[in-house]
Amino acid sequence: MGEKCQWCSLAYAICRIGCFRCYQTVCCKEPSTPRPSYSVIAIGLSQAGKSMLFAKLSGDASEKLEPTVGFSVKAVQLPSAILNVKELGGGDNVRKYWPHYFGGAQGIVFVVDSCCNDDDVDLAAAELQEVLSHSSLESLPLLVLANKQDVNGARSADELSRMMGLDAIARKRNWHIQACSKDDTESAKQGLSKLVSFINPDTETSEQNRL
Ligand SMILES: Nc1nc2c(ncn2[C@@H]2O[C@H](COP(=O)(O)OP(=O)(O)O)[C@@H](O)[C@H]2O)c(=O)[nH]1
Ligand SMILES: [Mg+2]
Repeated sequence: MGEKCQWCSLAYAICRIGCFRCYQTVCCKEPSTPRPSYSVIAIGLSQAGKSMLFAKLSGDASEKLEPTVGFSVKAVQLPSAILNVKELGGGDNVRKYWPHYFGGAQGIVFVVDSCCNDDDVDLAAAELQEVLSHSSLESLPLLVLANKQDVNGARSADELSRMMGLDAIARKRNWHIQACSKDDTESAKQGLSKLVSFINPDTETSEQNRL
């Protein structure tokens, strides 16, 4: 009888330890280590969808969209980093001022409207080429977002890449093109995570595991 009781007590103790461990795992998670933050610029022709995309990515989707005057900064939370995205207005009269805002950038996001006309694709490619030749952006990694994929007839990322000649324009730097839309922010986040892995290669493995 005494031996039986001993076994009961042992089983009870094991149960209690198990329950305590579960409670610890579920309720008392270790505070997560702080994520590094990086600064990137987001550019592209006017109407490419930059403000909409970054408003959604940063959780400010309720914000009324106004044409971006000067620049606007949004924080985008990614699994292993926080991206401080400085969006620069893309109008014809303001693109010449872009270089004033390049300082401190660690990466470049270039947003393209995937369903604009061929002339605008050419113009976007020319602007991108010009930007990439700027000394303060030399060798910084590049993410091209092929936005507005929800629109009928939108070009695929591969097609845009070919049309813009990205292989040639972005040679000698890490780059990636990602299809996305305002309603497919997960894809945009995957692209941004790829950019983070270019900025800090140490995050590459963890980012890839999470995607
Ligand atoms: N269909 C569609 N429209 C979009 C998308 N992203 C933005 N827009 C629209 O495109 C227009 C320009 O967007 P905006 O974010 O202001 O472009 P920005 O000038 O690059 O900042 C607005 O009317 C948006 O509602 C998208 O992914 N799909
Ligand atoms: Mg804007």
